[in-house]
Amino acid sequence: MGLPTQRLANNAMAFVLAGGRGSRLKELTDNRAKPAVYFGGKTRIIDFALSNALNSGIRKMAIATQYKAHSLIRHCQRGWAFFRAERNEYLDILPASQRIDEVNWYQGTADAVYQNIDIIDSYGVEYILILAGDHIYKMDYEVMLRQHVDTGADVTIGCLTVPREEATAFGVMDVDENDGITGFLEKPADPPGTPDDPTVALASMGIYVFKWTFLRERLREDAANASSSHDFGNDIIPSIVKGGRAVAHRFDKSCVRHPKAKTSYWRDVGTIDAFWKANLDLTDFTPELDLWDRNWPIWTYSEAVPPAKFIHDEADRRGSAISSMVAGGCVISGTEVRESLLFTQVHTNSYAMLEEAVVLPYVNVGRHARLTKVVIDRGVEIPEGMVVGEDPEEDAKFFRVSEGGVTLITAPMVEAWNAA
Ligand code: ADQ
Ligand code: ADP
Repeated sequence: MGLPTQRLANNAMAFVLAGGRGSRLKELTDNRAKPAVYFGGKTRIIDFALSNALNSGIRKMAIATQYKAHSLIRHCQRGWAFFRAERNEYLDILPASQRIDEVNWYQGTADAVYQNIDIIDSYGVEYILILAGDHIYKMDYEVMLRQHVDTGADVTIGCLTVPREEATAFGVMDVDENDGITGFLEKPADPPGTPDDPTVALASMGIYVFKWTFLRERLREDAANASSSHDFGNDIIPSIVKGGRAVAHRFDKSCVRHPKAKTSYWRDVGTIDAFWKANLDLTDFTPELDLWDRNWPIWTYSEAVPPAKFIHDEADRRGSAISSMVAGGCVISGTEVRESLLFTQVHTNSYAMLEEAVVLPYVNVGRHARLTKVVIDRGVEIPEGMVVGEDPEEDAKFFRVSEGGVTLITAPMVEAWNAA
């Protein structure tokens, strides 16, 4: 009998790329990077990648930040500061060198790793897992690390199937019968379908496993190449697919799902519509994303707040929330809340009505306000009597109405509404 197999996660680090703006989220990312955007009632988007790493047994992590990193850094310092060097655990936040010129920060995702080679060396791990910090999913990275070691690949790429017409936003690959990658196109205009189903394409999740010494060599070569954009999807991955051995790791095999769930859950909540929908999906009778799973908790910074409170107001109007999720610290006073998701410390007042609303922390909803199909940014004061979601033309004068008819409300927009 051999020795019990050691978890590869003990010998791996997670490098989380969290520098992107996520411009399709419009004003939601005016002051914060996409990974710092709130999701799910009390967590932020980056908590999913970090929790996956933690739950997979990884205890060395680095987070590369760039665009508007203040609230992201503050969140990670508050919520993820429990790693202890004396237990050989590390979590480093790596802002791009603080230069004024935005284009000369981390030049691309590969450059963000290259510029931190010394820090990664100091962790003394054999494997590195590169993660995007801006997706919502639950995945056991140990399974992917194990596949990487078993196949002896140069790089293992996390992938999932997506409808062919959506694949233009992804790196798309061709694979042989053993999931060896034979072709890779970054964001192709006309993505190739898979051999067994031409309506879907095999898309890269932007998640990669490498042996660290191998990646370090590739990064040094790439840094010396003046014609490179220093990006994983554009430069590093295509060159390995051409001259080395790249293998696809099927997300379906290692996603963490509810025993009753039929499909795997992965979302890029990159647009207002997708963000609104994925948040409200959590209020479904049986949501596809199970946040209640105690075996795969999503860790976060959590404020010390009292439980949510629902009160009858003095006119005996009931404060109620039906088919909704309401975070701690909320006070629902004489307001009817339906099919909505309320984050920490949202206060609502008498005669108000919220329906299909995603309300970020510290929002106050004034009396008689009626808000339908909205996303309300953190800290917004909704004035008394404001009505949104009943007349799209009127809404579009002050707020951002998405293609799907969701209205985004931010503080400057309310200021303009008040002034009119
Ligand atoms: P994109 O979706 O274009 O493609 P990209 O903009 O490279 O992703 O961002 C990937 C991650 O890196 C994000 O988490 C982002 O926040 C971060 N990031 C971006 N620029 C950064 C920088 N300069 N410094 C630090 N972090 C940065 C990639 C792959 C595709 C794949 C998709 C999956 O290139 O092949 O299909 O991800 O979403
Ligand atoms: P983000 O909106 O990304 O979380 P910050 O964490 O920087 O950005 O906070 C945004 C705003 O919320 C800031 O103006 C901050 O002052 C305010 N804020 C933070 N904590 C509280 C709190 N406990 N009560 C009220 N407002 C708060």
